[in-house]
Amino acid sequence: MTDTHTTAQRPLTLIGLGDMGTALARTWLAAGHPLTVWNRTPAKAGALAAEGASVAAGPAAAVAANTLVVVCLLDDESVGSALEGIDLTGKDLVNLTTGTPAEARARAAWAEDRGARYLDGGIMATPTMIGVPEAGGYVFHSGSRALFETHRAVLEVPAGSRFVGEDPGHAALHDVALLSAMWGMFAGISQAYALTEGEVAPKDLAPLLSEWLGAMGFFVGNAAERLTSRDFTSGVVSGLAMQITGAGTMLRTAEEQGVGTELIAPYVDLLRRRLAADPAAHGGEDTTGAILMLKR
Ligand code: FVH
Repeated sequence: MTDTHTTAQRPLTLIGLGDMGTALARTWLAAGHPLTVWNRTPAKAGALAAEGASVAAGPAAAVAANTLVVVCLLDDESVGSALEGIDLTGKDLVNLTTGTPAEARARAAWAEDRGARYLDGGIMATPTMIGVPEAGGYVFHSGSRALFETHRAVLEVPAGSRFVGEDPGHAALHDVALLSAMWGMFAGISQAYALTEGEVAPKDLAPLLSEWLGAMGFFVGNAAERLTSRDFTSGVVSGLAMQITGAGTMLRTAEEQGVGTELIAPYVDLLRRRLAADPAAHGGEDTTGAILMLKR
């Protein structure tokens, strides 16, 4: 059968109508894509049906409805459970569920064994950023570049995309790397608010924190250069020996303020281990060298 749809009208199926799936669905419907949806809890499809989505009776019917099948479920286990025993022959499966790189690679092999082509995705956006280009959200994709290009226009309706290679695990790797940095930042911000709670109004600390975190953003590019060159000492003005003394002050201040140190102590411990491994060699380094201590 000839596909008479233009790119703007290409039909697709979406499995999973949680907060993220629902946000994705609304953008495809608004852009005029015929959309078939399925969700384990049927009630979540009600509003979308009123907006024009076709609601499939089950996951097999949802998969059968279209060649392009997008999945956005809680975790990799729920993907396996929702698609268990379903014929994927000839389907293009795009999995936007957050998972580990190994889970993505295994899911790609699993899909290919069942006759599907597979693309993995990692969403770098909250549901409120979906369909709002100026919010800056995007989706990492990895797997077959040809498959990505085939569906790129449809996949970019909810948010921009960044293709990060043919290894299906690399979208997840990039996703989790960025999320890990975000969690570290959240931990630091939590510590700052805990230290100052009751003495400095949060609204007064907030602009100072934002400004300081922005200024420290230089570390991202600086660390990349040092990791590449393996030069951890040239031009260092905040050496590890000095930093560790400063870290002691940070920990003592937490004690004085009656605040736990569990969020920051592990990082201080990592820096101390780097210094202890060879004080003469590492005392003048910046903190980048400690990244090597994390590798198992
Ligand atoms: N929400 C966010 O801020 C983040 C932003 C970045 C990307 N994540 C990832 O997106 C995936 C989906 O997240 P979500 O926000 O839609 O999550 P929920 O609202 O909790 O919805 C979960 C959906 O998964 C369905 N589900 C769970 N287990 C099963 C299962 N065993 N079989 C079939 N479906 C299952 C659940 O169904 P129901 O509870 O409504 O019946 C929802 O549709 C996720 O990977 C995030 O990490 C979101």
